[in-house]
Amino acid sequence: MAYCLSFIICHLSFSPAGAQNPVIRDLFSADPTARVFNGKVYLYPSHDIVPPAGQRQDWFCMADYHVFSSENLTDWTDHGVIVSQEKVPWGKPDGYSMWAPDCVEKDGKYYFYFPNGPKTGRGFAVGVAVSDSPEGPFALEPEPIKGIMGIDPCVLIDSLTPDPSPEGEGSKKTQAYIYWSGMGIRGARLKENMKELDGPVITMEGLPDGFKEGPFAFRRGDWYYLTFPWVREEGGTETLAYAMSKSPLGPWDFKGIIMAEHANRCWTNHHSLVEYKGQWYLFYHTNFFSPNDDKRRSVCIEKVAFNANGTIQEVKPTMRGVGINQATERIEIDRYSSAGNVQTAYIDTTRTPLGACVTLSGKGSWVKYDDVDFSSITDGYLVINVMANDNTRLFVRERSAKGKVIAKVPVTVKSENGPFRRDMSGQWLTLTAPLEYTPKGITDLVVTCDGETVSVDWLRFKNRPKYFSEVGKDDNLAKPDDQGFIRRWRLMEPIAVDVRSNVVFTNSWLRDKFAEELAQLPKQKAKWYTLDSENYNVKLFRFAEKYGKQTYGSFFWCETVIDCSTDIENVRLACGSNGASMWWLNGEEVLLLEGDRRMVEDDGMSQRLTLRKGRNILRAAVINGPGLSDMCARFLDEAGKPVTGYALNDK
Ligand code: FUB
Repeated sequence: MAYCLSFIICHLSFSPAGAQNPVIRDLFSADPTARVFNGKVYLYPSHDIVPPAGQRQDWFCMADYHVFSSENLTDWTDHGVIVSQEKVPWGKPDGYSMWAPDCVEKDGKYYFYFPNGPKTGRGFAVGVAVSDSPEGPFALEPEPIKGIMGIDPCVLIDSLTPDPSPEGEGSKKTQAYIYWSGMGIRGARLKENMKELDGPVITMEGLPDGFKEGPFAFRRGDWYYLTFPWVREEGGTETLAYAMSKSPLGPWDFKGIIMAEHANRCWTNHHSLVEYKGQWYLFYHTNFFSPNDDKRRSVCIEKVAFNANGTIQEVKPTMRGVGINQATERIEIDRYSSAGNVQTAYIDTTRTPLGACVTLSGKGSWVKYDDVDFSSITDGYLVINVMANDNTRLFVRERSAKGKVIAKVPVTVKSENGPFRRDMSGQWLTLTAPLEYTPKGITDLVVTCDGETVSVDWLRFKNRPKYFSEVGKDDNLAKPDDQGFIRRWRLMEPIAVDVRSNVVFTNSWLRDKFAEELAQLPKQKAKWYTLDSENYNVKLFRFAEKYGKQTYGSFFWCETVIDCSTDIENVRLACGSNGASMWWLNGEEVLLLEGDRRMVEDDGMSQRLTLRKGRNILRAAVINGPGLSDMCARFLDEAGKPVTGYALNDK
């Protein structure tokens, strides 16, 4: 078990988001039968375990059954063990053969059917356990069902038409049938007590040659479906296949494949189909958590669709699965629902817990990630982790590769920015982009690319933090706050700078850089925003994030207009910045904070200054390389008290 748990935990690090395959992660689970009871999906799988000493190590090994339930197909509750081998009155207490089960409800009772090795003799019998609840406790019948020798029971309860049967079945509203595998697929009627066969055992006819097991029968409209794992060619592994009939016990008309063989040659597959909240789902298993041992399996789910003539559309297994992701969760886009012209690969084969990424190979490539819930995104922006070798462009769209653009992401890995060359080729970059459009409710995301090859690790959406508000919302900020901090600023969109380390922030380097940026300022095309900071310190990196700009490696221009009704003499500018900064009052340099500073209030102090009657312009330039910038500023009088007697103008 130690092996099994550590294995699963190791793989969990691949799966931060809940809504993806496999869905059961705390233990191995196989042969899933899903049923809808009381508005929830109940899952009755087999429970694979690592064989204890003395048991065949390369074979199936199952000692009990758990039941799980979910209302959203994402969060599964394990209700614990419902039947275990040592409690089965007729079973071998150490047979480890509790293979694929089923559970159905009739007249308020839940009937759990399971195969098991009998105490005496060989092979398998099928037992029944009964409960008042889908979660148990289940009372075991003393004997298995007479007349069944085989595995993988499945029960179909058919609704009878209002005028039930010419043979005098009276007021019967339903008829139950049981199917199992053992020398072919067989079926029979069940008595009203659900514990005995009612009539002959019939071998299902019309099915193709080749190994078959795990029947799952259901009715949809007028059609009966018999679905089953099937080995279609010699030496092959199991597909999931199906046949249709107008009668519950056939003969059947074989239709084809629901799911092809597992690409990794996991030998078995086993499944069920269920309709929940208007959508049909296929439950099946893979050995994702145990790639070197195909007898330790895990349940997965995909959506399944029917054609107008009742046939079933083939389902491709995905890592995405079903269920809903919140837009604010990290969406591992390599776990797409469908894709075109992309590759997936580990980010680092030597550090597999980092997970995988998907590479879009330019124009025409796309990945689709189903069912992302945008309900909580009100004022959102996109955060996306990407890597490229050349500048390129990504689009996040709604529903299809031609769908409405939610966000446009220019991926700039190389730039010539003034004298600074920037080259981030082959490095992971976390980029942000404003939303052009915010989808409503639950939708599908499609990522496309119209430029050079680009890899995407994950994306998520965030609401813009309330670090800033529009000017005018708080009239109190038309003057300094009680502590004298200036919170109304005009901020220019940051300019990207190629500064890999802040050790360069020497006095002379900064003077040159600030002089150069000052000279460029009249020609700058970047946008200015006048904002009130929610905090005494102005979080410049949040400002950058808010407007979809790079949050680090940035140069910020900041200005504020100070209106004084009289001269205010002998004040000092007291300020701090993260990174380095230079400050000017009315065009005169008043302070330089050099070196790699942390933002601390009053970190630097100017000489005595005069705020003159009328308009004064306070300007700051803040630069930061790998760090995140912010700054604060206020004026202090000669006693060190905050100066508050002036107005801040937003014009
Ligand atoms: O899980 C044991 C057996 O493997 C099942 O009963 C078969 O259907 C196959 O999935």
